[in-house]
Amino acid sequence: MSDHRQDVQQMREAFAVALAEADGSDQLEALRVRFLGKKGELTSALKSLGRLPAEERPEAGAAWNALRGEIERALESAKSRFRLLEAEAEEHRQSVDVTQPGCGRPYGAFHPVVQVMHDVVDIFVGLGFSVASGPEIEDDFHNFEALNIPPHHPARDMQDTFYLERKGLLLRTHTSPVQVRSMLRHGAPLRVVCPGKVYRRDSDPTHSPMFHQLEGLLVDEDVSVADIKGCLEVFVNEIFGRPLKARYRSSFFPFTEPSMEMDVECVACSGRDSSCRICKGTGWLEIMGLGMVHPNVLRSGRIDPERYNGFAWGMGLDRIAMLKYGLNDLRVLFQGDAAFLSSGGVL
Ligand code: 2U9
Repeated sequence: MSDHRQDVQQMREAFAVALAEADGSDQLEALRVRFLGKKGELTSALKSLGRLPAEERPEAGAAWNALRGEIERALESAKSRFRLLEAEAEEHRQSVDVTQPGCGRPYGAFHPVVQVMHDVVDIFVGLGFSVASGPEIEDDFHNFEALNIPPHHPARDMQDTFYLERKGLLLRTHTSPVQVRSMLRHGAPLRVVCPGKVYRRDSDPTHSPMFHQLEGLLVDEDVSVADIKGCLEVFVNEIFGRPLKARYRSSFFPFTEPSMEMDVECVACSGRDSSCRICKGTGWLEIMGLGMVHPNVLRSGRIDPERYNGFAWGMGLDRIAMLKYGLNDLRVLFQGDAAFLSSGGVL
C-alpha cells in the first residue's frame, strides 16, 4: 500500500474511533472541525496534495476526497440520529406522569356565620318567605324614621352607628330598612327575610361593631301572634335539630306592638346544669326579638294598617352560630384564624 493509502486508512480509522465515542451534537461539531475545519486534519492532507509528484496526485486526491465524502455522510447521519435522541429526551423531560399522586389542596369551607345564614334562610324559604337584600349605607328615613324611630327617640342611643361625612348617610344598624324597601316596592301581602351585615358603635367580648342579622316580615290580612309563634317555633326546632321548649317575655321595640323576646330551653343543658356556661345556669337562651308590626311602620311602607297587619322578628346570626357551635367568645368569628375556620367552627 502506498503512503497516502495508508494515511487515508489511518485517518478513516481515527475518525471511526472518535465517532464511536461521540455522544452528542456538540461532539459531532468538534469532530467536524477536527477533520473538515479550515485547519482540520483532512483539509491539511488535501492541501498537501500539491507537494506530491504529479502522477500520484489524481489517485491520492481521489482517495482523500472519497474519505471526505464518507466523513461528511457519517457526520450527517450521526447528526440526525442525535437530533432524534435529544428530541426524545426533551419530550421525556417535559412529559407529565399522570399516574403520580397529586399534591392535594385543602378544601375550603363556608365561614360558620355564612353557613348558619344559609341554614336559616333555607328554613324560612321552606316556610314560603322570599329573600331580599339592600344597601349597607342607608339614609335616616329607611334606617330610623320609617321604623317609628323619630329624631331624638331614645332608641337611637341603643343603635348608635357610624355616620358618613355626606349628610344623612349612615351604616345601617339593622336589616329593617330592607323590609321597608320591600314594602315600598312590593306592597302587601308580603313574606320576606333579610339577612346581612349591620353596624353599631359597640365592641366587647359579646358585641362586635359589625355583626350579622336576619330579620323577617310577614304582612297579610288577619295575622295573629299565634302565627308568629308557630312560624318561629318551627324555625328553632329545625335550626337546632330537635323540638325545644320556648317562652316569650314582653319587651319593647319602636317598630312592633306588642313586642316580645323569645327564649328557648338551653341547647347545652336543657336546664339541668345550674353551672352551665352557655345559659349561665338559667336554663334559657334568649334567641330573638319579635312582635306585631306597628301601624306607623306599615304606613311608612304605604300599606293600609286598617286592612293589613303583620309580624316581624330579628335575630343575630353570630349569636345563633355561637350557640350552634358552642363558642363563648364572639371575636373568634371575625379573626380569620384558618385553624378555627377549617374546623367547621368547632375547636
Ligand atoms: C319592619 C318592621 C318590623 C324587626 C324586629 C327585632 C324585633 C329584634 C334584635 C334581635 C337581636 C336585633 O340582632 S339583634 O340585636 N331584633 O329584637 N327585630 S322585631 O322588626 C321589624 C323590622 C322591619 C319593616
